[in-house]
Amino acid sequence: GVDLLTVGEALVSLRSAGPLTVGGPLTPYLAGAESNVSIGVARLGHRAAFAGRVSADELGLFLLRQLRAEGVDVGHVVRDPDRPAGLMFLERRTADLTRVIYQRAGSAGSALTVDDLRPALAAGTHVLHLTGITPALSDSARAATEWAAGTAARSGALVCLDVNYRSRLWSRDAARAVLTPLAGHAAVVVASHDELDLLGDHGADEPTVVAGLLDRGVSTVLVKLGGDGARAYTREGRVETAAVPVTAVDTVGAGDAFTAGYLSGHLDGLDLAGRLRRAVTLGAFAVAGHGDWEALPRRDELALLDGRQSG
Ligand code: KDG
Repeated sequence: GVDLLTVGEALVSLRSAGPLTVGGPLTPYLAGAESNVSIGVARLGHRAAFAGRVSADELGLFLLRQLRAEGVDVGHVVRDPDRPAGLMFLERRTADLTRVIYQRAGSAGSALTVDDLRPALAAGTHVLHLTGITPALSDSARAATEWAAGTAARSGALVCLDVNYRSRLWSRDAARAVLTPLAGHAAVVVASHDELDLLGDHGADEPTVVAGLLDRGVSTVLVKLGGDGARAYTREGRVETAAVPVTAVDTVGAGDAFTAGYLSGHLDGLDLAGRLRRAVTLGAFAVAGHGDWEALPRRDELALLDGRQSG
């Protein structure tokens, strides 16, 4: 078994240095919220695995090579000879504005099925990480996500659902109809403030959504506030953490880093304040460097930012 298993679509992200309409070089990178989390956790020395489907061509090999190079176990990834890699064009429109174009409909990753995930779940994991992206990709990927959540929860794993609402994949109403029941299988739910009402009634406020999740058996609800830090709710009450102050150069991947830090803290047996502290520390590394995951720390680098105080 592993410490953390994550399931989803790894993408080839083609990054531009400027506006896409004028062309220029595009550079391929590994992207995907779930693979970002697996790398964040692996860099801190935990055993992390990624499961999903990739294309059987060079682009799929590129994704696997990047994950392996980061120490992520890809032994249960399925290679699909019939479908292409999912692509994401990440356009740097201005210094602080990026935009995304997806070409992932019909991709290998979106064809994920329950059967694809059986071996990875059977091998066992302490933590299962899922996002609200995977169930938006196809009916079979939604079924696979729901199956994985239920199976892992029954086997005693800690299930973490990180909402990651993507408006280019589905409407808020469609997302709410799937994510609200899915969250009931999770022990840890992570959302940004503006994603909370996808986990309860339309328009519900933060206290109402949180109370509903805790009533349904979720033990920890994490609300990400970007540069303002984060709040955690449990049945014992609420804990808040400030962000670690850094100069932000690229916010893509910060939420994934936050989740990786939190789950690493869980694996290390830290208390809630310590888990939150590691979460905001990894978020700070992500925003202070370029790329989705490239700037994430090894364990011996955590202390570089850990002592910083805000304010
Ligand atoms: O989470 C940061 C990006 O890697 C992520 O947005 C890409 O998984 C991705 C998606 O589906 O948008």
